[in-house]
Amino acid sequence: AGAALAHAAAHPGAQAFALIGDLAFLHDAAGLAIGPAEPRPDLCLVVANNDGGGIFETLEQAAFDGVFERLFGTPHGASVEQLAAAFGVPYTLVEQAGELAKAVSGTGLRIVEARTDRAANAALRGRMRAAATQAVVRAVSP
Ligand SMILES: Cc1ncc(C[n+]2csc(CCOP(=O)(O)OP(=O)(O)O)c2C)c(N)n1
Ligand SMILES: [Mg+2]
Repeated sequence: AGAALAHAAAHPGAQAFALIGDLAFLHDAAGLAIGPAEPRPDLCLVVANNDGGGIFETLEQAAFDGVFERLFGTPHGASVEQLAAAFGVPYTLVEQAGELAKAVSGTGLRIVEARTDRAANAALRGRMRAAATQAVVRAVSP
């Protein structure tokens, strides 16, 4: 929010967007409480909600199912929509990629949520890594 305010002060009329994970968003959710005398940022918060820490699915310990989920996955089940409502912030849920551009348009402080799946994302990353490795091997092998 501070960066968005500074950005707007330096570049009047410019827009600000932030892409943030659900855990990071929950950690700083109290930042949505803005006093009546305080400036409100013109900021669109896009929350990629995979109900926990997706980045940790790419680490070795992801192989330890039960303990991994408790210690690293840390699913919380919190509702981004209800948090937005609690702070009176406009909220949009994006269900198709094609809806994103319209959802992030507009002005003022607002929240756009996209729900994703940690396991599916880790599997996709794995397939992309394998494809990249194959391409490099093909390029360098005689
Ligand atoms: C200020 C700070 N605190 C803690 C961390 C450690 N950390 C790295 S990723 C992460 C959680 C990421 O989860 P989320 O925000 O849901 O994003 P995802 O990986 O699911 O996309 C944490 C706590 C950090 N990098 N920086
Ligand atoms: Mg997450």
